[in-house]
Amino acid sequence: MPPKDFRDAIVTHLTYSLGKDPDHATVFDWRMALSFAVRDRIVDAWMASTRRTYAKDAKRVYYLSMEFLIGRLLEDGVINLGLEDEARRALEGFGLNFTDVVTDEPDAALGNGGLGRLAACFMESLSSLGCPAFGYGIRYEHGLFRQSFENGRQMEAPETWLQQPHPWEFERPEARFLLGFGGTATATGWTPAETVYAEAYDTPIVGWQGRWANTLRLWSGRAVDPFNLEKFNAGEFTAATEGEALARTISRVLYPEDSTEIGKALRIKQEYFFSAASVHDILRRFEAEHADLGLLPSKVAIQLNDTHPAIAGPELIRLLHDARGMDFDEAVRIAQGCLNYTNHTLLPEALESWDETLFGELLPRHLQIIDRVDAAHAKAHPKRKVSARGDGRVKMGELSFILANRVNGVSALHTGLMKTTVFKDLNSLHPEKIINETNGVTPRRWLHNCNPGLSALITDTIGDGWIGDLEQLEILVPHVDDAGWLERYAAVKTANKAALSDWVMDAHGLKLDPQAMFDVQIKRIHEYKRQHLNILETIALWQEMKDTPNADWTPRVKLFAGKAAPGYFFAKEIIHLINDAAAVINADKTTNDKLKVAFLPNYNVSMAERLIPASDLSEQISTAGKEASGTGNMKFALNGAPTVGTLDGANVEIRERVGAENFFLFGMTADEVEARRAIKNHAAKAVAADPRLKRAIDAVAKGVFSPGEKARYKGIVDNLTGPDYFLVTSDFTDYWRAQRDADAVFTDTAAWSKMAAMNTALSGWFSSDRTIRGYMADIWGAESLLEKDA
Ligand code: KOT
Repeated sequence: MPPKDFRDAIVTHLTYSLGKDPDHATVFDWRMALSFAVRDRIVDAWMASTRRTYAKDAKRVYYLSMEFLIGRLLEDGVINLGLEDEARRALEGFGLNFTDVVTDEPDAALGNGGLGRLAACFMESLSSLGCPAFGYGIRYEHGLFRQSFENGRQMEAPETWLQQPHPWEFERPEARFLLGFGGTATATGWTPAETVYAEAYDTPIVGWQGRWANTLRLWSGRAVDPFNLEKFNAGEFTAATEGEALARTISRVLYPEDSTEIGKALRIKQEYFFSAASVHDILRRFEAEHADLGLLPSKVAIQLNDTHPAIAGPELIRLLHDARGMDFDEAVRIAQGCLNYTNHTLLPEALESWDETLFGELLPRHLQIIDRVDAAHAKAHPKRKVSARGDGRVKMGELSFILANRVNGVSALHTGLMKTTVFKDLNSLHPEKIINETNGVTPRRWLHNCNPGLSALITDTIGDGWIGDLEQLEILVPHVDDAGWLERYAAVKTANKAALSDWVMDAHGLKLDPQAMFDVQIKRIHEYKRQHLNILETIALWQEMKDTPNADWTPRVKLFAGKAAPGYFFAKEIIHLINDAAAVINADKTTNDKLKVAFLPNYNVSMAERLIPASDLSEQISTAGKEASGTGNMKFALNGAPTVGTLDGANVEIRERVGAENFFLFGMTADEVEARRAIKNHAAKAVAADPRLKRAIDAVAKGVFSPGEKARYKGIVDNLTGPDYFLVTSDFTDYWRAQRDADAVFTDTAAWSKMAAMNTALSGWFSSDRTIRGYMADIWGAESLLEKDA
């Protein structure tokens, strides 16, 4: 038993786990000691949760995801367990600052963006709601690359979170599975040519108030034959460890692509590796308790986070049919009873499909199984030609759809578009399958923890029930008309902006004016997200400010952050342009007091936690129909930053909830986008119709921001004035208008604060607790095992 007193618990770990005495301990030592002390408390809840799940023989949820973008775990753990005051006091007693200690933890960046961060929010909500669940993924040795800028260009360096000990995980050498690749398949079996072990590492994820904890189980590659003594004795020292190096390659690095298909052999190996290990583990756990495999769908719900784990379906069928002798059709029916699939994008370049030759070489038996499933589906629906196979490819979206009990989109708009576009035919055959579960974010991390000032004001006003029941924020609505309360609300934002300004000064040497509007766009860099629309509007604003520097301008700070996939040339050009424009604009003495632009390097979860509470305006400006949901949009709204945005993804629902008057809407709708694209020379026409836009593009084309290399942005300029697929030019004029509307409101401090506060009060529905309740009821048939409050 760990010491009851939390201070003693920390010191005990410092002494006996770290081997340090308080006088010589570093911040790292204290952080590890605190983490171990917190982990001990989590373990108690974790074991109790597991025991209860077994005792109730409850249905378990398995969330299979290639990415879990969990960020730091220490502060979340401390706060969810209610240990914050004790931890602060204990550390202060030793002359340490709590924030210094918790921010010493590196971010676990095991994801690219929205999809991975959603998985992390879901894990926290599953635990907060007491739903028995496992997250299954890959323990990447290197997470998402570290970004820096050299002369404005993105540079990439490996991320190294595992180079220091990771205090949260438990290695499970006993939980390992042997997995195969290649070789030959027969009608009933498979002899792989190559094998590798998947070994489990478990991280407990504790929920709000420490009432429940689930497991995040991440798989790591291990060699079957790690060390070849014969080769070693023959003096071939490197060759002797080759097996180990190869096996570890599987879990070595997270692919840095977001919303694009990878199509590489190692990627498919990663997908099979973690999906197969997870399915083996699920079946092992089920069979330890049950003899009748027919019960599987009543005890197991598997959620595929997009198609990356789609191969789990054929693997489950293989294990039931080939290894356990179940009738094939019955195996398919059982798999369909367990599996569900979430689609996160309709972008054609992101829809996974594998070359059948490559697929068949790596997974020959699975290709046979897929063909048989697909043929049976085609036979049952002879009138329609929908298939997971064709053109020499294996289509993972169609496969996932056919093998799923439920298929869901992530916002109302996106789900509607799924039914009319990519899954139109499959939807007409199975109209009951597609449902909507609008995304959400965990209010613990994204309001209570990252914005302690606002959290304290809310709790002071309505009590702390909102932290576990976010829709209670609505009780704030009447307070918004109380001038005194609104001033307190505004003071929190001002303090957050001052703190952010200090950090930007310290970390990046840039001076920001906390009185200015903090206008923030932070997300992956992608043409559809249109960071180039934002920088063009910034350039046009700068030009106009120079025309009339003494006019009544609303001062702005334009903040950008986000990574571009290393192979996505156009996105890297956008970063370069923003950095170049920032250098010129920030150096301009005539506009210096009114406009600043900064691109903060190496965006990650922790940076988002700093920026969002200090933001005034949230940029959600994707081409309508392209952003499946967005979740950053929800975090900004909760933290009191109104949106300037299009009718895309969850923006639509955010606007419905917070009210049209508290949202700066602009741009074409998804339907209008389609029509506009069909107009010949739409971009040239849009540019000709708006002199501001023309002047901004001309400045880029003439090299105003790249004086040494005038043609540097020819690619961007030619795209914008030519095909402009994402309709930056067509939406520019209305975007400018919406931005000036925002300027006007911002000059009226009370009106702006009211708008911001209404965003907080009315976005409680975007809690991932609400989302997970939806999945539990509509998809999984899973129940909360929390003991009802006494
Ligand atoms: C990446 C590769 C293939 C398929 C989908 C993706 C993907 C989609 N990665 N991130 N997303 C985002 O997922 C979020 C969570 O649902 C959404 O909010 C966001 O709109 C997607 O772009």
